[in-house]
Amino acid sequence: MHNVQVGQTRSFALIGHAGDGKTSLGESLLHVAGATPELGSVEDGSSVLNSLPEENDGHHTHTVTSHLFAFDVDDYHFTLVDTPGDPNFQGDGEVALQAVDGAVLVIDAVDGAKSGTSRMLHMAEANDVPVLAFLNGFDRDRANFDAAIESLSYLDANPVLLSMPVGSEDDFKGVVDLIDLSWHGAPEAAGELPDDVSAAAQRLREAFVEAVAEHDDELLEKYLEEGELTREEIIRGLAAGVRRHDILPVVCGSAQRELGVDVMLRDLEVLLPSPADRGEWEASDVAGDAPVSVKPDPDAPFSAVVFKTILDRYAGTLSVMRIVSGTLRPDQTVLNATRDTRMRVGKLLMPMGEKHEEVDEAGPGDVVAVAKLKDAHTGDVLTCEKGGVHLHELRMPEGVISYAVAAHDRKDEDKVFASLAKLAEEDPALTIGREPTTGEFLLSGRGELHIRTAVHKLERLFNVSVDLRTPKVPYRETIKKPVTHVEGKLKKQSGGAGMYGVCFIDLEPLPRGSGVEFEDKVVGGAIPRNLIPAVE
Ligand SMILES: Nc1nc2c(ncn2[C@@H]2O[C@H](COP(=O)(O)OP(=O)(O)OP(=O)(O)O)[C@@H](O)[C@H]2O)c(=O)[nH]1
Ligand SMILES: [Mg+2]
Repeated sequence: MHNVQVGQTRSFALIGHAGDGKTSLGESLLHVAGATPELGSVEDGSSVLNSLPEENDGHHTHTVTSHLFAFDVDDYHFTLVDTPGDPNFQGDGEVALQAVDGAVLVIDAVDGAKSGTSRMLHMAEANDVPVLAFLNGFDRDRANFDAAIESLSYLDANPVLLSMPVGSEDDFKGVVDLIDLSWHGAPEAAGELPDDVSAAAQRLREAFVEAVAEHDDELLEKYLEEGELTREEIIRGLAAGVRRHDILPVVCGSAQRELGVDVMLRDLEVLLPSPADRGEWEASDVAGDAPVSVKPDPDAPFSAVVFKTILDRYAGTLSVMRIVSGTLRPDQTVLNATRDTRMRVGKLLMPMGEKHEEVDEAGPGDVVAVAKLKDAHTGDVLTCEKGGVHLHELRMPEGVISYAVAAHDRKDEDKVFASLAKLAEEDPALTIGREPTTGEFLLSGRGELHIRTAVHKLERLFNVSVDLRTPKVPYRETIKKPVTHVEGKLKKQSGGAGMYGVCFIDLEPLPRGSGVEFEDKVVGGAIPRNLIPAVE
């Protein structure tokens, strides 16, 4: 059913602090939507998202790269992108965040919002990606509703509660959805809900309807006159607030117990923008540099951004793209506007964790993977052969630490560097390059754990091992302030006519990193032309 209307297409990233339950919520959403037959767990290795050996070593579980899963539910087509929470691995999640239309900020209810929560919220806002929040783990020991809600007030957002948890820890029963005042939890608990729960839910509902009205003049007028808004008005006001980053809707629940997750799914449908709501993308025409806007219209010229590369054991290198405009079909030839090369697209694959499903077309907002797309790299922009557009390339993350790397066994040298180059192709925050001043090969990444995980992957995928060392620091000198009249002398008396010369140069520092500039201020041929290079 994937080829639904643009208005029913949703793509979103799961973001947040490390270990707060992003992958578990992803598994739970997939199961609740009927996309997986059983609830996957990050702990027993049954997760369809955390599928790499590096993500579960038997003691620790953590996501090390973004994982994608497309699914259909209630006439909507979704693409879910589960991103890593650990800053060591966030590189390709940061790139993915530039290619999706929304995000779910997952926050653990035990210790509330943390540094990673606000960092990822800001990153989403910087990419103009609308955000909904899921307050997760109400079934956990020490889950604390009031403290968790209090922690959200430090987020520099305007949190608005959309569901109310009932009970906590072992006694967590479910949530009351505040849009419809409906019960989402154990059916037997519904009948037992005490009156004060309904009264509390009513009060919270009034507070949130008021908050919605406050962000929209038209709705505020109606609310002040009639004291109530219709369901349709509430949703319209909320969605507009989310789109403008004025409101952060908060849904409560437990990913592990699958409570509150159906409310989250409904809110993804009604509150996140479709590609059409999100609006036009900036680009330039392929021929010149004239700015143009790209409409997310299936009949417009094709354009797409490549936001991920996967080394798939069976399919080879997969380029994952988000279609921005037009419709892509198998066997079409497209232009890589970044590299000015043409290439043929083979089959279109819809990513579903480690598996893929072949589809016959993909339109705006859809995410598809294409195998062996010659010369395509993460961040590149694609378009149709004729009359295409050049979208802005995606911003690539940069490494912050480097190690000198050498093949453990000298005879593996070629294989090591070819394999490292492949890994770097898949992971945009990993780079390998030679430092010309020291001659060392440097492997750069986001942190020590990032580099060590890459080395582990290298052994697993390519069966080669490397040694890591602290890189040599090239020693360089420079001048710190201007000096004038620095004297240089040339004396040459060995054989023939002797040479004798004196020259004076002035030196002044340039901005750091801008190299050396030589300016010839010799007047009247005081120094012969042919000697100037020697002076330099
Ligand atoms: N009790 C309980 N445990 C949960 C819940 N959600 C997640 N967990 C546990 O919390 C731990 C971390 O969950 P993950 O889903 O891997 O968290 P994550 O945010 O994806 O972690 P990173 O990808 O490493 O950032 C695991 O041990 C989960 O079983 C929940 O709702 N209830
Ligand atoms: Mg995870």
